[in-house]
Amino acid sequence: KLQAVLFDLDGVITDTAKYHFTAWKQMAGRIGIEIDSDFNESLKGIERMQSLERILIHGQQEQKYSQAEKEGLAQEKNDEYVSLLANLTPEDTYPGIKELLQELQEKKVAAVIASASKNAPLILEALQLNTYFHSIVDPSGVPGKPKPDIFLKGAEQAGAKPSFCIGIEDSQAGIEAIKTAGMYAVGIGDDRILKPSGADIVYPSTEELTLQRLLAAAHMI
Ligand code: G16
Ligand code: MG
Repeated sequence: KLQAVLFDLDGVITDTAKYHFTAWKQMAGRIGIEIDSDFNESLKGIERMQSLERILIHGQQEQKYSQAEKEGLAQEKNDEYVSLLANLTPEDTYPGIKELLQELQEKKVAAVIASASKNAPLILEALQLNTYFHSIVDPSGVPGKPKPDIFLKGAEQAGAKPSFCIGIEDSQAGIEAIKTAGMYAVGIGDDRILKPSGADIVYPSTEELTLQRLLAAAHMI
């Protein structure tokens, strides 16, 4: 019954979430805004310019910059982020992910990347995982998470019906997006954070992700 598994990237496939945090923290610090890991939770899965807006509001500087200046700040963050990505190697793939992708490939279930990140192709290449994915959703011009569009587009690309899809996410916004898309939502991380956003099941780490377990949990056997 399962037709496609839609993977978030940052925080599910690999720990780029920590690089996003480092890069935002650095940029925000430079303009006098402090961000901690609690606040960072609210940035996960959120598109770049939208994340910047949230940071500026958090620092009560939402009126301070022109559109061009904001684009400059976002560029600065992305440059720092991309330079941190140079550290990525296949060993940085989260435990269990490659095995799950191999299982999906064997069973001919499409694996799709449903990430808000414009850097997704670069990251998959660094991890040498490209060949496992049916496709990558291009998030340009698509309403961001928590809107369901990125996940719906992913299902459509794979020719799958949302009710026969499983979405895997580490962010509150992403879990909301999966549920609104009408899919089964698997959270990775803290269930006290992800359950209230609507996660159907939460695993503390990707190690627990096996096809068998997912099928049983989603009643798709
Ligand atoms: C990711 C991150 C967000 C980031 C967004 C855009 O989403 O979780 O923190 O702001 O992508 O990334 P970029 O600036 O590289 O385009 P996801 O959906 O993979 O978790
Ligand atoms: Mg994520």
